[in-house]
Amino acid sequence: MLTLHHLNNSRSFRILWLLEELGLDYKLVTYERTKAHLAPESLKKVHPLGHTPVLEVDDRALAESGFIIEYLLKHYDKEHQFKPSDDNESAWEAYTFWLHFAEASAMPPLVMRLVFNKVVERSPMLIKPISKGIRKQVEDGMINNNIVNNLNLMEKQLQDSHWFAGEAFSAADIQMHLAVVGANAGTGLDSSKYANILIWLKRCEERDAFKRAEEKGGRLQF
Ligand SMILES: N[C@@H](CCC(=O)N[C@@H](CS)C(=O)NCC(=O)O)C(=O)O
Repeated sequence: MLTLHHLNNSRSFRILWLLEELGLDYKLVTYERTKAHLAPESLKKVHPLGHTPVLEVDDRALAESGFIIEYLLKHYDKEHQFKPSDDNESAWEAYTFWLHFAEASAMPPLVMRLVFNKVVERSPMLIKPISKGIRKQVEDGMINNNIVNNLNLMEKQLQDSHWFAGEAFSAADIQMHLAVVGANAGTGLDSSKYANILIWLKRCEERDAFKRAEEKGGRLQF
């Protein structure tokens, strides 16, 4: 029996989407973020990290979206529908690269941006100009250039292929999706620079499994 612990607006959407792509039976337990934008304390009873996603498999609780994806594909995707097989070297390499890139390179500057926005939002009126100044310094020095470099690399990949791992949709697209939604938040990505990323995003969101996941888990909003 599979049970997915899902927090609204979070990385657990990836697992929900993959479960739908795989057509598996699973139980969904949903949580709402607290006012402080955190996961509720009750999640620590499910897994000591207290984060989502957590996938319960029988009596084990698995954490880390990349690991959960690999676990599900190993056990339920014997036909390699969502991961290139080892003998397709170039697709396998692209799949593995983007699967790791999502959490290791794409998410950190986006999370930093989110955190600094929250800092400004919660600053008392009197010190808001100071916190805005600090946010600008950090954004200019450490965040924006990384986001742009990441987007340029993503755009280049999607200029050359329909999906991140090549011509076939894979779980690397699922893992990358949240990072693109995060980068597209606010004023949105510049369509003259990132046309291929935006077309890819639409292609992802038109999938039936994506739509079912959205119905069950809610729309991602940043
Ligand atoms: N690298 C982990 C990150 C897990 C993570 O940070 N999850 C966030 C949701 S996107 C969370 O649970 N945040 C709530 C909190 O920190 O209280 C993964 O890919 O699963």
